[in-house]
Amino acid sequence: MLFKNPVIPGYNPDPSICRVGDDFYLVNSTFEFFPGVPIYHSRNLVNWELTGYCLNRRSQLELEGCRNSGGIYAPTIRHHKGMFYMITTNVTDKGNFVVHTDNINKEWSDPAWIDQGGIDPSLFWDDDDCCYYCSTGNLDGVRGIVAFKINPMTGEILSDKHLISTGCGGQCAEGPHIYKKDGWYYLMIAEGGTEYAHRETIQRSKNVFGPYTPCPHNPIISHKEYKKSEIQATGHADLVEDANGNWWLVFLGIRRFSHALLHNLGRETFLAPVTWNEDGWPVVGYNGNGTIELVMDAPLPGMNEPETIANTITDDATGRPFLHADHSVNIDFHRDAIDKRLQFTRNPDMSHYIYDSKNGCLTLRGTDITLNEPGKSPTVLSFKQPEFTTSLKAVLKIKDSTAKRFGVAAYYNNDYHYEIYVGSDESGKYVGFYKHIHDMGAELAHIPISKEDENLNLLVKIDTDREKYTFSYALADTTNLDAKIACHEIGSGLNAGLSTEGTRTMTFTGTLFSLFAENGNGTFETGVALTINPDVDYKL
Ligand code: 6LW
Repeated sequence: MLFKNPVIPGYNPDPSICRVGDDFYLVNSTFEFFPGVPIYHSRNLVNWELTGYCLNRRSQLELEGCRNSGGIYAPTIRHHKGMFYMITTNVTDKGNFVVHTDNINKEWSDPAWIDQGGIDPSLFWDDDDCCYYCSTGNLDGVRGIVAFKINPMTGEILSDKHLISTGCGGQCAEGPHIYKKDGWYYLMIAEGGTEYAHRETIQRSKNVFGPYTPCPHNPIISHKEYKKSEIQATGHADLVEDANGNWWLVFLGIRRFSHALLHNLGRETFLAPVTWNEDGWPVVGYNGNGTIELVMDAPLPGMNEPETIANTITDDATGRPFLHADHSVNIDFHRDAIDKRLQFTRNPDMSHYIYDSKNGCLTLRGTDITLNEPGKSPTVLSFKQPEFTTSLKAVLKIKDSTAKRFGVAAYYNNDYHYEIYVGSDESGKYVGFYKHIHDMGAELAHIPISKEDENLNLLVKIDTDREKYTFSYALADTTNLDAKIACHEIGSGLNAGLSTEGTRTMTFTGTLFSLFAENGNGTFETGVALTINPDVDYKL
């Protein structure tokens, strides 16, 4: 069956996956955003649904003062004897911790903190039910992968610490996972750093604490030499076997929006089939050299699932069956609970978010914390931009708004954002457009709204492609997101201004679409609609 990568597009980095029966669960890192660690569910590895978060209470996730891309680094999700475990690192709090639940759709426990530094913790259960921890670490001055026995419920360390690997030649050995297959312990790690030198290697031993022997064809996945590919920086992977005995690799990658080494969608979750060769080593994909493609053909699981059948179409180019995934976003404020895809920046004050499903509107109570403010929690709700070529629509209620600014932003973090908004100053209300890049920010459009037009709503549109974000608006007496109303362009901003490579501090996130309010209240009507448009031609 054909499928298209990335399978979880947009800023969804550091994927980890486990399987329980025919159900797959996948988690990602979330850094300064709250709730933390999304749980995606699938039965075919291509259609993924966000079902909730592991960390949805402040007692689990303290992000006070968290720097951009601080907070929650790479997680691991595992299931053992009826219990789910998620282990990760809060670099802004006390480091590595593990939470557990016996029902993945209910609350998870409070953190059990682990007395081990480093990042990228993982858990492995041996055949005797002993649980082992591994992560990056520094033992006697040597950096590498540290492992020891652990009580996964309490975080108690139950053995000496062992330095089990310093990598297979690349710098920054990280993202470790241990697996057991055919009597071998396999240690899979990311090397080269999460940028363009990123790669995944694997080693094996007859003893969980090593010594480990590297795979002869390491790296098992790397686009370091595959310069012509849109996909780059592949690494930070996790392995899973499906119920049919086929193996799969999920891993992070980036998609360049042009020939330049720049990406604005963040590090995304990719999928590739894995086969084991006659020597017992994993081979990723079918290119024979550890590279993968945007469209792949593989024996996906769950072929008889209703969702698979409903989403299977015929690929025009090959006539072969193609498993389609819809990544459009339709947030409806009439639903009885706020859409799970909306995340806060750091810990929110929930009194600033008034959700009225009866009338289908969301009122944001802005404070003096603006989008430009570092390390704080502005009144903002964001969802991830999933593709390059999209169209977003939202409806803002001008009447009764008191905010100095409220509107919709293409938002990377407080240093990088473009926004269209209803502004209010001593001369009255107006439609504004503002861009902020590094330490430069300016309002580039200020279009007065007449007293009479204040009774209308502001329909805003953001159209994106591989080059820029184009902002437009219309004043209209409608709350209908699909209203066919001509909009006027008010400004645009380049993807390059919202790219990870361009941020002034090292960051690991991606561009979001954000509803915000500052210094007063602003109300959004109906919801937010994001459609995915056919991708513009892309020639390297
Ligand atoms: C992740 C680690 C990494 O925990 O970046 O560069 C961290 N490597 O594997 C954040 O994604």
